[in-house]
Amino acid sequence: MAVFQGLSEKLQAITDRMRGKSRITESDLKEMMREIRLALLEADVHYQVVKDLVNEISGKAAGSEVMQSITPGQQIVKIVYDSLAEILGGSESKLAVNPKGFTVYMLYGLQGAGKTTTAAKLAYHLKEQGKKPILTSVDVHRPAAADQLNILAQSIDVPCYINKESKKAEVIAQEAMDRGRYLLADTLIVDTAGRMTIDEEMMTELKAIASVVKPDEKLLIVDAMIGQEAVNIALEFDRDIGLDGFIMT
Ligand SMILES: Nc1nc2c(ncn2[C@@H]2O[C@H](COP(=O)(O)OP(=O)(O)O)[C@@H](O)[C@H]2O)c(=O)[nH]1
Ligand SMILES: [Mg+2]
Repeated sequence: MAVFQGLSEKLQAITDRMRGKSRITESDLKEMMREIRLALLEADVHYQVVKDLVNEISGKAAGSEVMQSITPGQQIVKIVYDSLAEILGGSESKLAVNPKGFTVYMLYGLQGAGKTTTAAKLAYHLKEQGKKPILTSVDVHRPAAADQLNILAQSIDVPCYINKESKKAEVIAQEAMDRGRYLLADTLIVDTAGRMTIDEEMMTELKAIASVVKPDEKLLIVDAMIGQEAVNIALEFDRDIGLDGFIMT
């Protein structure tokens, strides 16, 4: 996360200028890439990593779909952050697997970030790889949240444990662990409750859940549209409960 901290303000300034643009010229793009390159180097990112990253971003950004779209600025901002996330190890393919045979992924983030959708996508992805995932929603604040996950789970034919009677997220989490083991699942994906903003109550709840499920990966889900604010959110979560990676939606 140290890398992110150093980059934070500079990337904000660079991407803010691009975000609102309705037309981006080749020289805009060049200038932005130069600034990103400098910002990364100043943040002590390895030269080769910077080179790869800048090449990747330039390649994607210069694509005609991006340049001719209605919101080229926004799309370029997303490309920048997606590429950063990939380089810094946030991609699904690199998720840790527990050698004991039962892996737990815990998803958290703000409300509307895409946690529930991502939980289902991840389950689908694992199932396609021949794994046996099980989903659970430990959102005790919004009963509809559990239903939403349950419906998605049914559509991809993956088991889902919900308990709308319990008001304790960590109790449901334990029950889901038990159910997963009983069903001989190999991966439990825990969808947690979000909030509009980060607060104490959410952090306390997430810590309680984490202490029960002992996640192999704690994944922050962020909406790419919030741009640089994602970094601040990541830093807060990292400080309070730890962070192994993040997924942008
Ligand atoms: N365009 C887009 N929309 C998404 C993506 N992931 C989730 N959404 C939408 O964002 C909204 C909130 O997603 P949800 O998974 O319920 O967020 P949660 O509150 O964090 O669980 C829903 O309308 C989703 O369909 C994504 O990757 N791309
Ligand atoms: Mg949700």
